[in-house]
Amino acid sequence: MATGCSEGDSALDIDTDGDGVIDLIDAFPDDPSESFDNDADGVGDNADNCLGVANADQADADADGFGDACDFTVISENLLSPRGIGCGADDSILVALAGAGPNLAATGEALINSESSYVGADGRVVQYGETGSVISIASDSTSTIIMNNLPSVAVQSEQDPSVWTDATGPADVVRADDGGLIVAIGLAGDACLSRPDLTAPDAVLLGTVIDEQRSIIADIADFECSNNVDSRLAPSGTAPDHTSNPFRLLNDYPDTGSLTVLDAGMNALIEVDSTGERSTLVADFPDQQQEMPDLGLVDIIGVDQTVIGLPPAGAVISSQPVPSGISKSPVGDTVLVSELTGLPFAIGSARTYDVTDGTAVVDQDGFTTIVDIAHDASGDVFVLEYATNGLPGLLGFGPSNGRLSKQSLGSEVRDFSDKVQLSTPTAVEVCGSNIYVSDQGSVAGQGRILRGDLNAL
Ligand SMILES: [Ca+2]
Ligand SMILES: [Ca+2]
Ligand SMILES: [Ca+2]
Ligand SMILES: [Ca+2]
Repeated sequence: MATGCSEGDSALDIDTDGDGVIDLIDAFPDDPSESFDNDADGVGDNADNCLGVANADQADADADGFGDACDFTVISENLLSPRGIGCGADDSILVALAGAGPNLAATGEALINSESSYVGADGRVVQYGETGSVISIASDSTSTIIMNNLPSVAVQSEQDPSVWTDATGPADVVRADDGGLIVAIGLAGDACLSRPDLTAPDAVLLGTVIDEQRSIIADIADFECSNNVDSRLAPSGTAPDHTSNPFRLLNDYPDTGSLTVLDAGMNALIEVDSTGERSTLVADFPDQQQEMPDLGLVDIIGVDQTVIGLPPAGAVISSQPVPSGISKSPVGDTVLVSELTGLPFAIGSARTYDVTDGTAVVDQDGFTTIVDIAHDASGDVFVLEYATNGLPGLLGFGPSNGRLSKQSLGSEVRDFSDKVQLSTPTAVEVCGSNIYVSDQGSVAGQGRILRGDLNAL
């Protein structure tokens, strides 16, 4: 060969580690396993547990392969039945905790008695107490109790009498225009009958919306008892169904600026004016005809599903909408409502509705047991499903896996199931650039709040 540069001497050809990426553009010229570092944090793309976020420490508290910087993190746990989340001041959040039902005696025993229990909407006996609360969680994850000793009813576990499940109590919290709090208190049962059966003075707060001083802003259950807002009949087919369960709040409704209350029991969206006067905004969320599935309980508990009070497989049932979540888009002020659906909670039957114009128009469908929705700053909507396998998960005869997904322009753009495992989640909210989820809300004491950074997830 003549003298001069051989091919291997050109800078464009030098690949010291032989990984096929020339040294000129190889961020790791001596490391054959790495070539690029998208976020310039010193960790190569192949090993980096957050590809788009500089996180040199690679911390991964839950060891799921996604670094803390781009993952959901638990900011509070062991909570008593977390429900709705509101955005607070200074990057804090507010969380309504439905409690654990009965008060506890000094000995730690639950105070159970017939004067403070009643039959709930689903026929189960619920025990009353004042174990509900509202807490604030600061950006550094420290928690503060804002309101305490609020009404709570819950169901005692048959398997373990020390466990209380499916609490109804503080259901949602939002900030008022003056910075104070507005809290919705649920009601598990008949709006006309349940509360007078209870002797505790604060029992009258069940089924109402209250302020931070516990003054009733609007008695939603009373409104239902007087009006049977959705005109539905009780299962007997003759008497009006007076079920009420105030479940979500939306302050600052478009155009009117008023407070609205989504009631999962009366299947309606109620407007509350500044004097506390109530009127119906939307009451025509439709029923769906759904076929009862065969739950295969003979193989699981040894008896057919009809033995535990469920309809037989194949029965066609009118499933109520059970509106569960409401969110106003910051883009165009569109208001969406989600539905949980009712028995038999058919897979794929839950929908979101656009209620901006005062009627419920289906926006998206194909979901299962949606429990809440939330918009981000760009108007994309997050949908939170309670149990993606429907009735078996709801009844505890199968995994109760929840699911968080992001929807945009009618199609799914992100399913977060790879990053977060949810079980009976109860709420989702976006505050600033963070998304928050109430999770494990079914069993009192197991609840937790998750936070994710929307710019990094
Ligand atoms: Ca390399
Ligand atoms: Ca990197
Ligand atoms: Ca990184
Ligand atoms: Ca992780």
